[in-house]
Amino acid sequence: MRPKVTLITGANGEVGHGLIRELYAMKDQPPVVVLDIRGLDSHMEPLVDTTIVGDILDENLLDTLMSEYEIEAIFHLAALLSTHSEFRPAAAHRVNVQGTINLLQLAVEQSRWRGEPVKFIFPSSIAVYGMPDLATKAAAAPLEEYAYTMPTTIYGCNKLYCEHLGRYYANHYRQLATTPEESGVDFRCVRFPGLISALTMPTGGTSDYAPEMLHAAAKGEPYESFVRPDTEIPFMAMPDAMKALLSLAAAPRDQLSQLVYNVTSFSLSAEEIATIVQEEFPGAQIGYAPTPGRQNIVDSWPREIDDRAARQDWEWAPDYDAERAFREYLIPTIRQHYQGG
Ligand code: AKB
Repeated sequence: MRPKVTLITGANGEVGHGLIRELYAMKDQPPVVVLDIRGLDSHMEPLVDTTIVGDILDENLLDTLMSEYEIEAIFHLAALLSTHSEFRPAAAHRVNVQGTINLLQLAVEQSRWRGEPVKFIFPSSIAVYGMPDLATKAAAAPLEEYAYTMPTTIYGCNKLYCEHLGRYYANHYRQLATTPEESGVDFRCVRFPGLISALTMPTGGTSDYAPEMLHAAAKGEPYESFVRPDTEIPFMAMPDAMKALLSLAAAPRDQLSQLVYNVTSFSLSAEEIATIVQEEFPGAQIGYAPTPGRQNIVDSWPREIDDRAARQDWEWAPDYDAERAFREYLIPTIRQHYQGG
């Protein structure tokens, strides 16, 4: 018999680490198998059952997973983030899109063998939005899921297309077959704002100025923001991101009226973040040296997003507003992390 497991791809990223810790702390969870091209940091190893070092583009590897495990749920986190993706658009497409198709196909096969749906939890991003100009961004009400979805980055295009792929696999897979069958993919997607973790630094994102500012101050290093002080987008502290992923995964399917849900916590400008950081780390040196390319990307992301659908369908509510996120989670945990107290 193949053991029943939960699979996490891209497990060595900051969302992966957070999710592994949460699943480890929960009771009665199936064993966790993680897959990451870089392996898993050694301090995380004791928290998972099996680590596979490998590429989601390696179909032989996915076939092996097929034969060795009965996968009940897939958290498909593997992706190249927005800044990295801009430098390598074709690679971004391969990893972010082909990688996702490979995993969706794995979910279809798994579901056939199991005779039950496979949950497919997919993090998307505010990068799917594309505000045409700053005046529109400033005037816009919090954006619902389907407004202004005209991304300007390859990463945003990839994420938006993968949301559609999820919808296709969930609702329209093989619609022309003589006897159409359901794919068995129970696709569920949260659109995240910029995430900030006290324990890990993101790599290759464009919302990274917020965590970079904070981590630099905690380390006593100067920081130059690559966006203007007035730049504003939505953010979320990592514990709430975990809460969103796990609550959506646990929600009864019949309560979900859509497949893609915005989730958000608070919106702050770079200057507001710098002010909080300087209050907590007096003497922190934070300057601004906006780089036009990355500035344009963040300017194309909305100031606020509307997460009413998630609140209504699966009772989503963040635990951390800006005040709590910084004063009760980020600052104390970061102090502990870098300064030991
Ligand atoms: C990035 O900056 O690429 C990510 C995101 C907003 O999805 N943090």
